[in-house]
Amino acid sequence: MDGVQAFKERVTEIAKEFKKIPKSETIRLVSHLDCDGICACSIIINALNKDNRSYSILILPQLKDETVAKLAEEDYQTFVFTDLGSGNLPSLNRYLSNKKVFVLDHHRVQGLEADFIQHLNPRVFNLKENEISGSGVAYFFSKHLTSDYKSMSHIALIGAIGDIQENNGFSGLNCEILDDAISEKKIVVRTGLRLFGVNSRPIHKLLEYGSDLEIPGVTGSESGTIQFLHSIGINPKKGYAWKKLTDLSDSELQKLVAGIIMRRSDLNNSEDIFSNIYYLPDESLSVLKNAKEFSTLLNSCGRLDKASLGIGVCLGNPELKRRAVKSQSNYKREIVTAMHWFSKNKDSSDVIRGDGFIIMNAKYNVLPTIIGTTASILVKSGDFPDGFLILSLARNSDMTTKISLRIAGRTSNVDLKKILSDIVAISGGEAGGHQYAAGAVIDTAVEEDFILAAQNILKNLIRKK
Ligand SMILES: [Mn+2]
Repeated sequence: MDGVQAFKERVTEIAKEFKKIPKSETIRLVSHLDCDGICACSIIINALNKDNRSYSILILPQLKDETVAKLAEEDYQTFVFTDLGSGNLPSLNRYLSNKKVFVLDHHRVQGLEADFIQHLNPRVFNLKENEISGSGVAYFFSKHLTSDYKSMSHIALIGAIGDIQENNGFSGLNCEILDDAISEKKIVVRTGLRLFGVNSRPIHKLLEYGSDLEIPGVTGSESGTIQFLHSIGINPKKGYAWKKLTDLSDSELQKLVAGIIMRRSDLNNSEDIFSNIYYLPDESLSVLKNAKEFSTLLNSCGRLDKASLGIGVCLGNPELKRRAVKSQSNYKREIVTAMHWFSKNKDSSDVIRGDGFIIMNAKYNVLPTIIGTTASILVKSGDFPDGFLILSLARNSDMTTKISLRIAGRTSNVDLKKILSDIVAISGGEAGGHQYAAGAVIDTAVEEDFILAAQNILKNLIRKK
């Protein structure tokens, strides 16, 4: 039997177990804070609503042992974990063995499955990592609870997009969901420039913050963007207002495409500037008409600790949609604040400049949830040579400090996760991430030790090159 078939049979089995739960029971629904987790949770909520069940929701940035221990003390008999849980099988085994536990996840499986855990994870069936996300897993499960599951098909794909599973199209089980979304007219697929914020933002902002489409000298630089537009004969303004992509004439659009390709000519895949656009015809707010922007909005809801707003958006509540869009502008403002902090403090003692690297300690001046995004925008600004490293720190409110490490360009073969692991091995703390983007959390008390260790390790690293 192939993996897809085996996965689907497992879904049927688990749903059958779920249906045994009396409808009088309140279900504890625990999900992940990111876009995919918010979408997964919303899909289950829709299914539980239609199935006349009551539930109580908990959204978490990550599932820790202590949290599982606390959950065990709650009165709930049934727990449904979405987009998390597979990495916590040992603690689920330890604390929840007298409860009914459903895990609908796609993350790496750690520990052994146990009989009392209804575990659904595509990795168990050797499906590929980008074939289905947490919300896709929830979607397949929801099919068994309600006949109205297809009304959430676009949400399952927005979750997958949030987890970067869309790359010039979907694959595997995500394609099945896309077929549902297209036949339900929830999604229309078009082709367009690989830029995000296509519908809602002025062109110059689109290009400046277009982390999806790197344009040397333009990405991350407002003046660079305006100069670029003038140099290719496009006036970024229409009267007093800034032009949006939809304001451009066909010939201007051609100029823009040509100009972007020229600027990108030194990059690998320089002509890879088009991508699929997943258009959501039912949405009335422009930000929500594009699935990619929708997913960005959900991510920023999570990062601003407003996951419930995101859930409201997925479930189609017009008032919550309006509020979520407003809170996203707060998120953008936070990023702008962070960039301003950096340019104002470039020469202060909070920004240490080394040969080939910068260490910036924003302390409480930048939100810890956006310090990584800030570093990413900086390394893409074109102000730093390939291989340049930016290590950024910002404080959480619980006496810990969030750290992220980013690199300019992708030509160098350094492993950022390894570097951060080496540093926290000296200072204390925990590191994670991957080769090109890594993060860590340390106690704020050891910030100085961390920065000292980082300086030594980064210096040696640059010297070795
Ligand atoms: Mn996920």
